[in-house]
Amino acid sequence: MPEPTVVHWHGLRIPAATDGTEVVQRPIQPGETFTYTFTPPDAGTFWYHPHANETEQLEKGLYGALIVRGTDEPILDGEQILVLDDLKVDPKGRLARFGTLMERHNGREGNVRLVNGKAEPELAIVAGQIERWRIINASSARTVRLAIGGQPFQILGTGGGLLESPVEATEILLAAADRVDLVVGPFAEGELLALEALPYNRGTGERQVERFATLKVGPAKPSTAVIPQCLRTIEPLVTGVVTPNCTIKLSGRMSLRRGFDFLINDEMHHHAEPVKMGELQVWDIVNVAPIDHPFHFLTSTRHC
Ligand SMILES: [Cu+2]
Repeated sequence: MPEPTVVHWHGLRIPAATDGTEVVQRPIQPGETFTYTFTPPDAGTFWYHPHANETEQLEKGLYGALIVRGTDEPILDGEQILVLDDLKVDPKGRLARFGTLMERHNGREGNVRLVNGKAEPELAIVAGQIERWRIINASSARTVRLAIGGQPFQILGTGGGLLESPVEATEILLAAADRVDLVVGPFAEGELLALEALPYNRGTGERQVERFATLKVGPAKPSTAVIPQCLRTIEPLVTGVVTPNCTIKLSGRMSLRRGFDFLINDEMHHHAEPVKMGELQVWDIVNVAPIDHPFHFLTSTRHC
């Protein structure tokens, strides 16, 4: 690459030095190499993406899924890994110019929707079978309110791995970088379903129904899927009455230089006091900005 980069391992609980952000690592310069070494401690659906000039590097394809399998996973008939993305192309079909003011405000949303790098592909599933779909929203900014032809599915896991038990739904909201594991099927032979984003307004205007892919249901085969009602036990951090002891306010203000600034507790790039080991904070998160504000924790551990 002709420019520096760092690679962030989204969602993995790994040592800070290998977490791949500018905060913990000097950017890797053109021609340089850097070896990330870590052992992922949790099973789940993760992904990696650059954390330097990320909108452009991401849109040019520097990302991928990272699947960590546990020892005791539910057994389904098949698995598909679907990475959703949206490209912004100009009328000539080239990547549109990067870094417009609108993009810097609201994030870059594209006009071509991709699944695993292909525009609106045809996916296949065997009739009667039940699959695990690991879905990653690799869009820079788009929130995807995902539906599979209005058919019910089960949510098996999210960014934090398996849920305690599957949850039935007909749609799921995936903010940029979100992941979800679904139980999909069984469908009848010959069915044609749209994997699509339903209308959603994240504060930048309403988006209409948009297709990501078509799902074609092929000839039937019997299912041997086993989905236990208890997938795992998640110990609560607190029991009894929970009182927040920290407020995180997400807001924004107009700015002459940048158009709009996003703030945390009334500051740009807010630095909170470090959380001590063993300390329990219960956060009350309030978003008073006129736009959705997805975020995630860089939960890397510092080795001393
Ligand atoms: Cu990330």
